[in-house]
Amino acid sequence: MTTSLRRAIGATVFCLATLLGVSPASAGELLQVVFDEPSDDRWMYAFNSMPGTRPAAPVFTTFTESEDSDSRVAQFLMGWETASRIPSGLPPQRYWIKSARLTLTTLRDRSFIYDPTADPWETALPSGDPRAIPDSDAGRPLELYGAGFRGGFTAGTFREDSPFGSTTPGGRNAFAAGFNAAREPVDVSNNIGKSREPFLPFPSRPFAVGVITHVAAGDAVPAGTPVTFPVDLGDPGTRGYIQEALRSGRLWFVASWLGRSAGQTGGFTYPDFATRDNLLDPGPKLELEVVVIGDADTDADGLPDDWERACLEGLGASGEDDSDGDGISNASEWALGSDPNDDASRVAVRGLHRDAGNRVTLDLVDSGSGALVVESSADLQRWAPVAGRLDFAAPTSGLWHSDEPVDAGAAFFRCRRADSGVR
Ligand SMILES: [Ca+2]
Ligand SMILES: [Ca+2]
Ligand SMILES: [Ca+2]
Ligand SMILES: [Ca+2]
Repeated sequence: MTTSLRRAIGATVFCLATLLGVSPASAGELLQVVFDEPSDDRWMYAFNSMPGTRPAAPVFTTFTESEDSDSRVAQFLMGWETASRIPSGLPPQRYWIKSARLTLTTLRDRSFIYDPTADPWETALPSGDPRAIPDSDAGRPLELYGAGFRGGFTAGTFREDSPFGSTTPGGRNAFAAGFNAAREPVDVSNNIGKSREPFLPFPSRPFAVGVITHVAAGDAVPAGTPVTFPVDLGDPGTRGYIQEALRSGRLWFVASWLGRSAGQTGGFTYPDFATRDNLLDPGPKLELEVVVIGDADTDADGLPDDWERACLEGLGASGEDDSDGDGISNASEWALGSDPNDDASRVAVRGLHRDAGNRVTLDLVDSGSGALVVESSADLQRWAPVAGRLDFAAPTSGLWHSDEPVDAGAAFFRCRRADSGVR
């Protein structure tokens, strides 16, 4: 990126902040933003007759092969217009997110069991599946995901009273979204519950699992209980999702629960949360701590001063320094979106395998968010991008495979971040 473009982005921060009534001085400071209610919330259930105004949002799953329902049939969709509080429009990496936390409040008394930990996905497979394993702890955790949209809608255009979409599996216009091993967003509404194409089961990693204080694991949850979801920012997919949402000015989450509804006969056996339309109990509350990284670099070390202050406690370190001793310079940590003060957070190639057909596999650690571009070179001078795909079963480590054989003379490989706003 050229210096003049850097200046232009810096100016953009200033203008946006002024337009939105936020003090320009807030760029670089820790913004502690509390949204007491969402801009939109909606019980995403096909037969909800009061879309956007219903005071309660139950969450449950139906385990059926039928063609008339998603497995995660009842979801709670929540959206926040963030641009009035956090300047929008910046490259995603300019949002240094310190914490993100959602709190929901239960409505029904003792209608579900508290399970504070994620259950392995194989525990939700039918017992006839050879991969099925027993659930080792009582109940199902409350799960938080991002949201995806279809049917002509986007995160920017969907509203709480927009059409539901089709009731067939994979047909709802707003759905719980996680990430696959290629770090692509995917609909997780049917990741469990069916056993045929195109809805074969697959693992899904929630953005957060609900935490309840004053209720023991395995106990029934009373009415009026706050459930807190601390978003896992160590997962680059999740962090990148929030960064992109702040850029666009609209952040969406979906609460889901992999437990059965008891239907018409068994009473209420699922969680039920207050929406913002509930007059008695608090609706969804979102708390974000974000530093918006401006462009100023007064000590001319290539590192934005805001980022240095946010992560490195001042301007003392340089771009060449490796402040956390993880082998990655501060300049590279900034360029690749990892934490320069955490030696577990880095982007690195741990190994390289080249087969007889010149296909290349890289063993990668990638704690940064955003798409990774792999380039090859024969002379360390000219670099060419190589098409490939990620296979990341774990959040921050996995393999990258080239799609095509690489040039036989290419001996060097490097990674950079696409569209991060830095180079
Ligand atoms: Ca469990
Ligand atoms: Ca600096
Ligand atoms: Ca480092
Ligand atoms: Ca680091």
